[in-house]
Amino acid sequence: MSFLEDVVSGLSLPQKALPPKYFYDAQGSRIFERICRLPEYYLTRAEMALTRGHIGAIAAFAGSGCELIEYGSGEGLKTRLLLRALRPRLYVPVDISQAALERAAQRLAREFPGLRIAPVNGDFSRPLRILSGARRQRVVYFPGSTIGNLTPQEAHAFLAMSRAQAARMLVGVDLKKDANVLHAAYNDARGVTAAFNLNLLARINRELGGDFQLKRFSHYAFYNAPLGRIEMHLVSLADQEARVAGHRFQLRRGESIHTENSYKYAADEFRALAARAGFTGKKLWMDRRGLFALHGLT
Ligand code: SAH
Ligand code: AVI
Repeated sequence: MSFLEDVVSGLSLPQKALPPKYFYDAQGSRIFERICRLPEYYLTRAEMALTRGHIGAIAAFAGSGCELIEYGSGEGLKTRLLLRALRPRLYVPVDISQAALERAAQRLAREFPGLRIAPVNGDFSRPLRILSGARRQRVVYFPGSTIGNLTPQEAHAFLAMSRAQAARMLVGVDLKKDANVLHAAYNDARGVTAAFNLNLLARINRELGGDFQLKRFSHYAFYNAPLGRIEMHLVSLADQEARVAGHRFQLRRGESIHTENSYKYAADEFRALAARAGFTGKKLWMDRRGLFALHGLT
């Protein structure tokens, strides 16, 4: 489905919704990079520290000289640590954001002369066609808890696809924790997460000729404890109509557009999800505060 088709079908649902993969145009990727540096957004720092602290064991698990495929590679902050320790024979960053992918690939090429980089601009929910070489040498790396942005069914399909491609997988997963900590991480004081959320409507205006008035929407994020996920919404501040490429959408005051889920998994919950896709949880690295987990699956 195209961006327009996804927007039209999502805004036609009883609970309006937009797929989170569309957050990441050039502007959205830049805003996400600012989120990663916010004091409230503990995820990036926790995963960086975890990776740095266990890099020897992580590299031993992945195996030096492997082919490293990274999904949702973005800026590639943690990737540097891995590349330095692993020295893979090939690095395949996959990202839907062309701008982020190109920037990161250029920077990595400068920092790691001699590293073979084969960037793929595409959607990771579809199988990759470019792979050569043996499955047993490949490692799929999926950091950042991006797996939390998939529904459990989508996560299952993604894990099963990865298992068909690679013998080992390293997945960064945000852990369940105090709802106040989660709430702060998705409602930062500077409003960067709000800008990230609103950029989705700005992108629809830019690329699809939409007429959303951004001032008439507000960012809303909360922890849905029964479902174990942060939900992000854009709430309409008035009764209003928005048009996108000739389609009209009515929004009542207080009605929301659901823009993202961010599932949080306890270590055993994630292992069970991975097991249903045929993976065995071989390694688990967690920080002492129980913020974040890195799973080594075979
Ligand atoms: N791995 C980085 C970035 C995480 S942000 C980190 O840990 O900080 C999520 C990344 O996944 C973004 O770069 C976004 O562009 C990419 N992404 C989101 N949905 C995607 C999809 N369906 N296919 C490919 N890339 C996707
Ligand atoms: C990329 N992903 C794991 C982020 C998350 O935490 O779910 C996206 C994000 N949304 C709001 N802040 C960050």
